Order: sequence, then structure tokens, then C-alpha cells
Amino acid sequence: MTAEPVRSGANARRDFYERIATLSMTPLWESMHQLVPPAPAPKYGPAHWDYAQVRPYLMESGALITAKEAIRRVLILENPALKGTACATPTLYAGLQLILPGEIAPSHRHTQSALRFIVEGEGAYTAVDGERTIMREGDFVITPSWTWHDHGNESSKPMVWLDGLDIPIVAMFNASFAENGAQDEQVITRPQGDSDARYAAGLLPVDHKVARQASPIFNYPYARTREALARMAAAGAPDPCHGHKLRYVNPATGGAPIPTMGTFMQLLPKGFATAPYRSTDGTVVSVVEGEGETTIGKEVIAWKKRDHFIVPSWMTVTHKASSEAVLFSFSDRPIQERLDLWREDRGGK
Ligand code: GTQ
Repeated sequence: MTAEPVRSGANARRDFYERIATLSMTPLWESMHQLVPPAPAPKYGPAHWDYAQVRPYLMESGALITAKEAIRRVLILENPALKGTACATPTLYAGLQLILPGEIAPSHRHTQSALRFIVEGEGAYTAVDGERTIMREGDFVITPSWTWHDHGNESSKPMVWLDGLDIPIVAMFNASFAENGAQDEQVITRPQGDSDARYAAGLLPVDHKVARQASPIFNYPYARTREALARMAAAGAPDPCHGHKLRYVNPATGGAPIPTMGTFMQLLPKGFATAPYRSTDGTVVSVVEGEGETTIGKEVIAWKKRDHFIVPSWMTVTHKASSEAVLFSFSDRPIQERLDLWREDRGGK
């Protein structure tokens, strides 16, 4: 056997690296494996927020600062492996927002898209693009990029929702713009339920032109989603990997309601255990109903209603529902699909 020809020793190479560093160059061959790994090697792990532990702090934040002063009174769900970045996954931001009775979170807009998933409470509103929508538990509400939005709570109870934003993605592109509204509350120009009437009945206004990628529907109410899941479950067997799982859709394009973040709702029948599954999209999960256990790699997360947890990219996941359970989730899947990057591994199922 002849040895590979070696051009020079370690010292000569180190010396070379130091000299090219003065010209802001580095040798690819020293980092090739990390730059182009043979399979996803996420630099973050699973995480879990137990609502029973989180809620007292959320309520304490309500005594600490008003929604108006805070602009948005949110406790960020920061992945412990991504400390200091405000990220739940490298591409997604998640936080729990509290609005107390009588409060207003003043109007602003930004290029980041946002989703709200209502965790607790009923009767607060969000206004988007001149229309208000009243929110209830389990509703999924969108704030498209660069639309004015303000939130208010005219009910008698605190309201908590999960905020999902594409903050890390917009930061990566250095494409953030933001501005505050002239008044706390934006001018309402359309009646409540207007977008629902026009776009959410399997119909579109006859001359509707797609002007943006975000959905013209602002609120996807839980009552409708839950009924779809129940009817789907009654009609056939669950998917081995997903149970009964639906994705939210922009009726005008067939794509995701928010172009950067896919949103999903799944029902796991009582006692159902899913087959091992992995996909390249990192995911934030909000437990809507029931109790169960999710195994991610070697970590086991026991969850119940209103808990939140993270499933990282390409880690093998299985769910087991001890009661009938419903999970809301969001991920960066639509961007990955657009870029021909998204992959899944159903383990043969
Ligand atoms: O409600 O507009 O959690 O701008 C972070 C940034 C919520 C919001 C967040 C925001 C918002």
C-alpha cells in the first residue's frame, strides 16, 4: 500500500492559515464536514414548557408592566440550547402574550409575519388591516407581514396566546422594518367577520386577485377546525405517523396561510401511539386538548393541555396519547418546500 501523498505538515498548514487569515480567507477543507453535513445535525434540542409552571410568571408579569408600556407583554419561549437568541428553533420565535381586561397593545406593523394561537381566555380581539376579530381558545389568527395590528381585551378575564413569528428568518435576511401607528387603535374600516364571509366558505369573491402570499382569512376558528378533525376521525383510520392531521390553508393559493410558517392541527385518538417519524422542519407544538407523552430522540416529554414543546429538525419523534388529544403546531416547512429542501422519513410507514 502506498500512503497518500502529503504536501506539507501540520505546522506549515497552520502557518498558511494564519497568513491567509490576514486577507479574510479560511481553508474549506478544515470545515467542510460541518458546513455540508451528510444529514441534518441540529445544534439545538427538544424543550418543554409546563403551563402550570409558566402561568404564575405570566400573571406576575401582568403586575410588573402594562401591555401599553410593554407594547407587547410577552414571555419568550427561548430554547435553552439557543440562549440569548430569543429563538425557539433557529428559524422560529415563540412567546406567550398576556392581555389583561381593559388593556390595549398599541398598533404597529413590521415585516415579520405573526401567528396567534389562543391558549387561554375568550373575547379579546386583534385588529388587522382594518378588521377586528374576537378570539377564543384554539383559534388560529394571522398577522401578515407589514399589516397594522393592535390587540385589546374587552372581556373580564386574562387572555393568553402563543405568538409565533419568523423573527430569525427576517433577521437572517436583514429585512426588518417596523413602525408604530399614529393611534393606539387602528381605524376600523370593515365589519367583524368580513374576511370570514368572503374567503372562508369555500368561496372567493369572483374577481379576487392574489395580491400577497398571506391568507385573506385572519381567523381560523377552533370550532370549525375541531369539527373537521372529529369528522375526519369518524370517517377513517388514523395515519400511522400523524394520527388525524390537517394543515391550515390559504384558500386563494392553496399554500400556507403565512408564507414562512406552516400551521397544523392533529387529533390523536385515546391510546393511540404514532410510528417513528422525522422531518427537516423544526416544530413548535401547543397542546390544545388532552394528555400524552412525546419521545424525541432519547428525551420523553409528558404533556397536557396548554403545554408547549419543541421538536427539532430530523429528530425521531413518537407521540402517545393517554386521552384523546389535539395538538397545534407550526414550523418552517413552507420555506423549506419552496427551496426543495423539505424531507421526511416515515420509517417505512
Ligand atoms: O404582537 O406584534 O411576541 O411584534 C413579538 C413581536 C408579538 C406582536 C411578539 C411582536 C408581537
